Amino acid sequence: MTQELARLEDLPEDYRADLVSAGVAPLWPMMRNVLPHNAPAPVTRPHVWAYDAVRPLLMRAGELTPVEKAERRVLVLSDPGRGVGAMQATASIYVGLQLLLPGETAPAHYHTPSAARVIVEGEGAYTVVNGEKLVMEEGDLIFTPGGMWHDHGHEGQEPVVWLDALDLPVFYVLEGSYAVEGTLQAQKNRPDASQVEYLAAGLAPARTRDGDAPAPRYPLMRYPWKQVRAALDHMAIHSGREIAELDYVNPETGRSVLPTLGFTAMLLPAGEAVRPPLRSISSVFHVVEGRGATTINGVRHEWGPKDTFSAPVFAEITHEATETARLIRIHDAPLQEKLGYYEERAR
Ligand code: GTQ
Repeated sequence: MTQELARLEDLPEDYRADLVSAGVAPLWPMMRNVLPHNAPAPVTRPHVWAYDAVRPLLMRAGELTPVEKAERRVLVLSDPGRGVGAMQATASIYVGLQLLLPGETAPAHYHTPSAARVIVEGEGAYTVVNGEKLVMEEGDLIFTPGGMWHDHGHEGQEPVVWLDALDLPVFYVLEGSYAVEGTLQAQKNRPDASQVEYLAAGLAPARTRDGDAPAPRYPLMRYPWKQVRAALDHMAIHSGREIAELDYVNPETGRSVLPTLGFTAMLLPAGEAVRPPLRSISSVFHVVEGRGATTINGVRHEWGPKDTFSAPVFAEITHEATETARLIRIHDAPLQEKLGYYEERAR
């Protein structure tokens, strides 16, 4: 039953003025705004950020703004639903394209929000996270959990670009966002944990109670694309599912790496329409390889390699790859699960 509720204009003006003076507001004119019926009413609008359109602007930023004057040279992908300058792509997900030029360093800091990066182009750059040097290769996913020191450097010859994903919008809402600055970290002289302790799925380093420290909260910070790609391709061949999807998880717990944001690698076979259920999460898709189109709430969006696109909560999504496509989907299922809220609906 949908009951028409009284409007603000139905109240006498003097009473409305008294409400304002007293610092209170009537709920009922706003009831359907704060609690819309049956499903949320997202302000987020789906959008494709074509890499070809953003790349020249990023390179220009490289000429206009030295890294010392930027700290992080990033163009943020702004949700058109929130207007010009929006520092987020969806309600919970911030994404930006960051440029580092050969020889540059981005200074060390840590912050309350967590970050992850997908390497988009170039080689020779690295991130140091709590002293561990994480080499960046195209398609790699590198995590910088909240509170961990990180700085970026570049020993290569060509510009390096990566996509940052942060749970910044969640921290704004909490009024919890801040950063602490420091000096470049000393780097441990050894390959990262993806090359030493966690080389194969299902295997974790054995530990003794006395001799070894317990597993760290964030044991694995770099997920090389070479390994993810091979796993996706095998799964696509052998699983019999229309879409092969692999979640990036903490190898010690099997849970999402970050507390809020989830990351899922997907393989879309060419020529097949893939229709996931409606989900309560918002998503940002980054195309590592391949081409296709995604219809989101009835509007078709074409995409190609290195493009990034977004979908709001409960979106009706149909993917159709024209060439085998491998994507990384960034979403907020871990946060929603923690809130006891995550939902899926059949379509
Ligand atoms: O590289 O540390 O896109 O601190 C936004 C904030 C990247 C980073 C962003 C950051 C970083």
